[in-house]
Amino acid sequence: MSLEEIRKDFPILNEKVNNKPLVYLDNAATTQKPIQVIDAMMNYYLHLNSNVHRGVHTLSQKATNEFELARKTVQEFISAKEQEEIIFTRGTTESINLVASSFCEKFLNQGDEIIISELEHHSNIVPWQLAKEKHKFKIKVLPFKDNGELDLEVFKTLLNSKTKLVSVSHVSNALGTINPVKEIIELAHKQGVPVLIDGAQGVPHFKIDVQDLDCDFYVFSGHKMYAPMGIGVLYGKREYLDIMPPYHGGGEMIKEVSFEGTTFNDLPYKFEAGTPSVSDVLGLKAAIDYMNEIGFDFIEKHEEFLMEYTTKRLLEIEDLKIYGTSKHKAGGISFNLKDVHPFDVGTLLDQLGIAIRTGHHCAQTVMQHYGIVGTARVSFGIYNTKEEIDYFIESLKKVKTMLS
Ligand code: C6P
Repeated sequence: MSLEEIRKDFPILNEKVNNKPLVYLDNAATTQKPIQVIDAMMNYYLHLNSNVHRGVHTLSQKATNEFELARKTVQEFISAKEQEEIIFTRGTTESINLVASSFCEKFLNQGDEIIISELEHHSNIVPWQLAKEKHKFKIKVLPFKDNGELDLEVFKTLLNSKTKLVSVSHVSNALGTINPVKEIIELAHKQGVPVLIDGAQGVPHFKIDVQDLDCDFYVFSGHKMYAPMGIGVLYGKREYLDIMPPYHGGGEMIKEVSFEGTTFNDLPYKFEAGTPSVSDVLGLKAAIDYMNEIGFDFIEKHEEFLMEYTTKRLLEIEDLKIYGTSKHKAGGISFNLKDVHPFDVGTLLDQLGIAIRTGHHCAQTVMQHYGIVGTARVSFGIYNTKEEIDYFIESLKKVKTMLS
């Protein structure tokens, strides 16, 4: 598929914003949706709408089959061993909360420790802090170096017999750093410690193989990979999911209920209480089919080009600082113009039709590291073009002149 063909699949790219063609560079916040995803969701409501796993009638059975086919598609997409290891959630945030609640209930006690990193999204900090209040464990923080890379030597010193879990992002949403998750997992496993990877910014950009990574949990959101909002995935190894207690109680997650007690359903349903968002699950399947059709060879190569080209062009601009200068980056670039508030940059670029994100990106500990209030961030999707980057750079130069 050519870039031109890909762009035609995204109707929103024809929109005008402030009378200018939309240049959408806020993909780390959420990506746009191709017509194939929109159609899949509409098709469900037009032709299949019914509850899943509950009815003997034809529509319910058809919807259930499509729903479970979507689970299989996710399993294959991330190369999980079993379909039952794929739990549908509302997104990365809910997936991490599920593990923080359920894993900690089972495994964490007073005096235990978990390790997270300094460059996590709030979704990979706050759920652990909430669980810590209840179970009285300690949170150890793996710092990053000024170039945005995690320090593995420090990591080795943090791991000890009290460590019960490591939870780190695959790719930093604020700096774009690709973390050395394979090494982190290997080091943790040597001490018998399981690892959760927050893949919110990994899955959209490169092929994930959870068995090859050997991570114990991998979580991501559909909406950052061309699927709808409100759907996400928790992958977990069966050995953990089987013995972790349920997160939410309700329908679907039970085998038998009486007032004397309740027995819980098998995986994955034990963690899927209540009626799921079926249309979103089918949208996620359509998004995966779409990414598979384009292929990760194209996605990785194209996005690498966008990263390199944009970095090179940004560095043409005087008094511009890029935050996160690791060699291994993906997804997006954070920067600031000297003495200019990122909010002003974002607002003026918006006047020119360009959507970027400004602020702390829900990663305040990253901003604290650099002593800044926030950054401007451009982030890429499969439909972005070199011409859009050129327009963005020329516009940024204009904005700089206006503000200085
Ligand atoms: N980052 C961004 O603009 P949810 O909201 O549950 O889909 O994803 C949360 C999340 C967790 N981890 C990482 C690494 C993320 O980047 C995000 C979402 C968006 O950077 C919105 S704050």
